[in-house]
Amino acid sequence: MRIRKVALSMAMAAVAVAVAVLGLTGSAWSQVMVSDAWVRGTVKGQSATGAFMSLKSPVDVVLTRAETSVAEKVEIHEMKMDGNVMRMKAVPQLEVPAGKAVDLGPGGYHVMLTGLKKPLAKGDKVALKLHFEGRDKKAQVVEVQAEVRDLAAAAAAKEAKSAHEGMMKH
Ligand SMILES: [Cu+2]
Repeated sequence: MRIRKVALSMAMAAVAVAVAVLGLTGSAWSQVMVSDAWVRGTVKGQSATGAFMSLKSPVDVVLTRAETSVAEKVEIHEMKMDGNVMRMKAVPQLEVPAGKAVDLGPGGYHVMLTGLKKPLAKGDKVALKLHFEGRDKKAQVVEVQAEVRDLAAAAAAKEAKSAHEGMMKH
């Protein structure tokens, strides 16, 4: 009788472990991948800058907001040509469709950091907390350490991008 009871609880423990493993696999599966996160470096007196990265998710999610301790305000911005003028505006959220890489880069979407508390120098790390929400309304927070790159690097990337876009038109 006693042996049977032990065997039964062991079987139940095994089931519990299996469920836990499945649970872990489930969350790892729906995890948003954030790669190549970087922030444009600033000069003294500059109070705003942009954070850029590539987002990829196995399921449809939206980036709803971001947080960082280095800035007072963090917004999701979109940059668009308005006639001949490049303008940016805040958007309430950014869609990340399943399996599709969404790139935030100079000249496009970016995470805008305003009210910077100190200048950001090349090589510094900026911790960013990105809040995502799935179709099931399930929230997911991804923390990344974005590397600060200098202004010239950003300009070079932007030039390379517009040169590339110019080439695409032909
Ligand atoms: Cu902006």
